Amino acid sequence: MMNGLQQSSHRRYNPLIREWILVSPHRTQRPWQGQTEKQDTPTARTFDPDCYLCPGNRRANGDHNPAYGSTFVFDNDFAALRPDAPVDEFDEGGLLRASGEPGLCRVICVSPRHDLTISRMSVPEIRQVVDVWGQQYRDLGSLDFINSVQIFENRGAMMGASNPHPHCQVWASHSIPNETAKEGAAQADYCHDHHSCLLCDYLALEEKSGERIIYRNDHFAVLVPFWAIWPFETMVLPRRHMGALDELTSDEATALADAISHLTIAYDNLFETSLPYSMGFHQKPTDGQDHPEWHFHAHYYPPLLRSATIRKFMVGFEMLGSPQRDITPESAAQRLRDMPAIHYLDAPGGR
Ligand code: H2U
Ligand code: ZN
Repeated sequence: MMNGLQQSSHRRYNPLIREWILVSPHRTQRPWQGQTEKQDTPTARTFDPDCYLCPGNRRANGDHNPAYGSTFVFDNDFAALRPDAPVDEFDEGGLLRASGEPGLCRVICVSPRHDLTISRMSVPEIRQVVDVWGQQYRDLGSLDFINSVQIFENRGAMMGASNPHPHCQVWASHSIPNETAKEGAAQADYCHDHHSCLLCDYLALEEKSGERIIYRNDHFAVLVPFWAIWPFETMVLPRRHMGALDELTSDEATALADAISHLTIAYDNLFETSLPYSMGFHQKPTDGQDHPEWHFHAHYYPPLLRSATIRKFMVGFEMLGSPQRDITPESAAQRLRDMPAIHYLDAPGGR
């Protein structure tokens, strides 16, 4: 596939955001005497009396968490978006522009267990989290002033997580954030030009070739996108066309939990570490329109490149030119596909 391109420097196009990335397969061998990262030390403590997310504990604003047994959702005490922000507009010569941005931020504790990560939760436990994500999308999306609901997880200190307790966040906003807006516009134009869905057509190509597919069950596929930027970046896609998490049937919700479980186990097994990443869902806007062009999906962006301590930096050329990657998406997919299906910490003889 791709003839001579595969082994030499080349560009790949990301049709979802309509941007190019540079692929440099020959650069993997370069010596590294630069920065190395600290690994998160896994904790054995199922409860930490000082953790502001553990059940029963006191949070920074003085409230006490309930003695929750599975998941727990609360309004972020340090919300980046507040519902009472005015929607005023400011424009000076089209060059100095600003507009008010009302919104809401919530935190979702995905397990009462301080020591767990999603990769070490059971599929039924992850399924409960999938249900909470769908509920949050529906509840926040139904508010008049909310047009976009961004659910995401920053996992690990390297990705800026402020606490090891397993949790994710929801930021619901009046305007549609950049990445979602770019993907929405590309999907709408593709739908208009081809009378079909961009990601349905893309997934059909990927399922035919299989080269970048890591895992598949009846309803979801996990793959390294053809245009991946981060070394082990992946996407999780429903195999049926749907715009948001609230459209999942019960079987599909379980299949999503299964796909997430499989992927996060493969991630941790890759370097035998709790792999840091930022992940999140892209879903159709909640602006009252139908958006038949939208195919919901998750993106996973792990920063590690060579080992548990050597990460990919997005600097120089990436900041000033285009993003660049050092290993091909095909080789990354192969490595993730070959990972054992059992988490290394839970495997017989595991640490
Ligand atoms: P991160 O680890 O991804 O930063 O998410 C934790 C969030 O939890 C963070 O946004 C909030 C922070 O504002 N938080 C509270 O709402 N209450 C607290 O007592 C501490 C942290
Ligand atoms: Zn905790």
